[in-house]
Amino acid sequence: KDNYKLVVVGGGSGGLAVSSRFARKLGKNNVAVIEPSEWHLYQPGWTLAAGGVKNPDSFRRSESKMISKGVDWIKAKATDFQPESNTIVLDNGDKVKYDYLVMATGIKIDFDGIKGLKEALANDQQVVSMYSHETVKNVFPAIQRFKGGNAIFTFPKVPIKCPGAPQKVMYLAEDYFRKNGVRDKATVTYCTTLPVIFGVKKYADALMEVVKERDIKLNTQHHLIEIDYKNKQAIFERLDQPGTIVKLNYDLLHVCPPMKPFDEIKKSPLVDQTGYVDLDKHTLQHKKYPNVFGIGDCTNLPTSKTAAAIAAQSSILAENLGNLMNGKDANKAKYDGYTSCPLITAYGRTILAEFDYDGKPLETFPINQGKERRTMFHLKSDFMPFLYWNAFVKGYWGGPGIYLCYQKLAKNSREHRVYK
Ligand code: FAD
Ligand code: UQ1
Repeated sequence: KDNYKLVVVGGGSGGLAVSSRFARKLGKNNVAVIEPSEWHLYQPGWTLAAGGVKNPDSFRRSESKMISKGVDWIKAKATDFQPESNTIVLDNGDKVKYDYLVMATGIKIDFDGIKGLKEALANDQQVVSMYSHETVKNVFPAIQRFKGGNAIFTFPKVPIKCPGAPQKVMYLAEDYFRKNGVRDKATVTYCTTLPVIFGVKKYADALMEVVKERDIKLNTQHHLIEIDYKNKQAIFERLDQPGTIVKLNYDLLHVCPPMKPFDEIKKSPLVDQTGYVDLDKHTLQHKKYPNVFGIGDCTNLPTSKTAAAIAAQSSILAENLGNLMNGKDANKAKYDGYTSCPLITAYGRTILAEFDYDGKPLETFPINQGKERRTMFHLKSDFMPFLYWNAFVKGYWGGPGIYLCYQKLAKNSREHRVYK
């Protein structure tokens, strides 16, 4: 079949949520997902795997089992986008045509983006990164082997997905050192390119308390540019002092690589000058091609790139694209930028950050989520994977807003519940 009512590019979090929803609306063989990978990865599980809380294999499932019945899986990579003629060219030379297109290709984790990173990951057991199914397995053993010295955790230049993740793995490691008698022999340092620990003040204030209490060193404006594993050195450029280089010796180095749009997407006519799919930030419709929408990490929506954001986007997108397919306006539902980041601060403790485009907290629960809580740790480690596999990928989870059927009511009610 070479023309589909709806083509979704990418079978990750966003692609599955959208294709499952529309398979229900449009029926069999009208929706196709283009996805080259054999595997679907539940990436929010990687922090738990890095901390030794869960087995990383439980976060990888066969893509063939994930794509909904009624959706055609086109197992190929989309290499060329021709939106003027509603055509996508695949890496096998085939062409696929669509009436409507949803872009959900995610963001590329760029292991080549830091000099010496790949060599260090391959040759030095003290350099680790949770950012792939293959490398996440090495993180917890390295934390267990660490017997003191400098443990360094890095955060690259933005944009990245889940901006809390690079510090969650640090807090778990620090807690592990504490519980296993090595903490007093260790210096734990967080090196971030940002001027602050987190972008939203309420949660940044809470995290600064954690950092102080746990004696973690915070190096802001530090940009990791090179790893010299033979001399066990991490080399940073100071973003606030151009030309200043800082060399830190490490005994454990956890690296969050930089991220960027995939080349095929970046060179397509669908993106803005930064290489991300160019959408109206409220309706999720493409700014130039009205039959194109986008969701998740591949888009230029100015909010934190998370699965939680995708859940909220998926219900907005389904309503607006559904209306467009029925000849109605595509601007009824409006996305407020809702995103969430469960900030694990220790084994059994989590701050649940939730906020909108303006960085204003939009909390779901009627308690102060800026406090470290055990309930929120279980929400992240047990409930979220369950929700993801059983509802999210099947297109039944539209974010916490759905419990209050009116978007407006939901917004007001959540605002009332924010404890400053
Ligand atoms: P992905 O899920 O990455 O999927 C993109 C898909 O597109 C891939 O399958 C890829 O193969 C495919 N693709 C790429 N290019 C092409 C092409 N040319 N043709 C066809 N297919 C293509 N989010 C939370 O909400 N809570 C958390 O606690 C959380 N923790 C995280 C921790 C870590 C360590 C990481 C890495 C992420 C975390 N996230 C979290 C973020 C969340 O995982 C992502 O935001 C989400 O998975 C993005 O979904 P997506 O569909 O945009 O992209
Ligand atoms: C969420 O919806 C989601 O996607 C399924 C996540 O990714 C795994 C999350 O981490 C969070 C926190 C949410 C938001 C859900 C609630 C109940 C606050």
